[in-house]
Amino acid sequence: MRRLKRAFVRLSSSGLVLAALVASGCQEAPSYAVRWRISPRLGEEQPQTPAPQDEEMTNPSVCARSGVSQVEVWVFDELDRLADQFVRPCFPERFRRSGGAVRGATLPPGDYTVLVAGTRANGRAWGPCLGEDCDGGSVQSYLAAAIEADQPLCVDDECNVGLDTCDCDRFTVEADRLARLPDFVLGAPPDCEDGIDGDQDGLVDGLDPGCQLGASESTPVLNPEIALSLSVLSGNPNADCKSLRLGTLAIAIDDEPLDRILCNVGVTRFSTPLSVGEHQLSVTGLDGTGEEATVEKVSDFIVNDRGVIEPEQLEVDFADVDMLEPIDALVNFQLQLQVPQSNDTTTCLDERVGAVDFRVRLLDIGGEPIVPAPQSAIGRLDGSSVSCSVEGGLTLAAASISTLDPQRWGAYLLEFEAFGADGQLCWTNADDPTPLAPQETVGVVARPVEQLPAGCFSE
Ligand SMILES: [Ca+2]
Ligand SMILES: [Ca+2]
Repeated sequence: MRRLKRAFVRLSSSGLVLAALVASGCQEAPSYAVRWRISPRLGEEQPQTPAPQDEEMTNPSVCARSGVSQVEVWVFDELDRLADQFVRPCFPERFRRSGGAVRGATLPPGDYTVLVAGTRANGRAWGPCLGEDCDGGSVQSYLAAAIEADQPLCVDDECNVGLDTCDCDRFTVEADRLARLPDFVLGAPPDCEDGIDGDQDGLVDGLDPGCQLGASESTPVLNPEIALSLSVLSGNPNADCKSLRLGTLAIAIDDEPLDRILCNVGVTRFSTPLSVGEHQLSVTGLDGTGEEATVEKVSDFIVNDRGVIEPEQLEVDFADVDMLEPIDALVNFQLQLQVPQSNDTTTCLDERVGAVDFRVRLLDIGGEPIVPAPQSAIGRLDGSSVSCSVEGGLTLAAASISTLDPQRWGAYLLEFEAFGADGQLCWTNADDPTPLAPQETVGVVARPVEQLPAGCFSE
């Protein structure tokens, strides 16, 4: 804060010096003369040969078309003290004459830096927010901030003070000589802040959807369909939003929130107005009370000029590590045997089933056994031998078998095998163990082995 004050004092006290100089120097020849022009806006299609009034700005229409109303000239000496300053209309009458220039004050010999900056009619310049002021401060406020930060004001003949419509140069004053400086070229103000209906659709700047959704009034705005492909627990086919206790999804595009949508595994489609170009979708899972339950997942995409998004589907997965709270839930499953030569399933209670020895083993996502294996209603899930009927009247054919204690998810796979009386393998899913899901009872189906041994199954 002290530095800021000092910078203003420096600006204002040198302003006093300036007044003295101008008063005593009115008889003397001016030390320098400047002329400026407004450059065409970047990225716009330009005619091959610019009109003569654009080339050298000999006509006020250039100012009217660009939205620049006034131009301020600021001159600093080698110690960044203000040496001269004045404001002119964007198009001074002298500019009608080719090469005509605006003259500055008489300055003591030495080296100087001159900045030329365009402003709106109200004196506000174009540039990034200054602190909390985002309406464009005065040129002086940008200069004071740069001086406060000890920034050089002009680097490689480019303004280094944050102003958009600005050009600068260094020059040397010699006694009794007029330095006619090379023309200054001011970049056109941003087209969404120039007060002009650039694409002539009747909507100016922030009222134009091109500015609301893109970077320019002329940005095409389309209504693309977005296909969000949601999966959970690293694409676990047996898990859904309920498994993670997710009710809805908070959706935003480029940080602008859209309506919430129901959380459903699979593809959800919705449309929203978007500009052609790059965007980012962000998705956060919410629990039943609307509280955030997951981290935010993001997916980049492009809207092409046909209004189609690329990639075609935006894939989002909520894995266990994306949950704000770890998932602790019982492991639930139902054990089934696929009937040979059929798509039907049955259970160990079926009289046709000759298998007598059943083994159930809980694995991690890499297929390694969980150690120690959790205890369940049918015994430890460690692959030890179990018969169809278990003590206490329980059977392996129960509609839902669960662990006795909640487990921390991750991902769990269940391996289920059935052996005949002679120890021969009859049914197995060991080559593709079934992924389980929290809050779900997942059917785990063991398939008959090829060339089913006699005794496994009798019609
Ligand atoms: Ca505009
Ligand atoms: Ca417009």
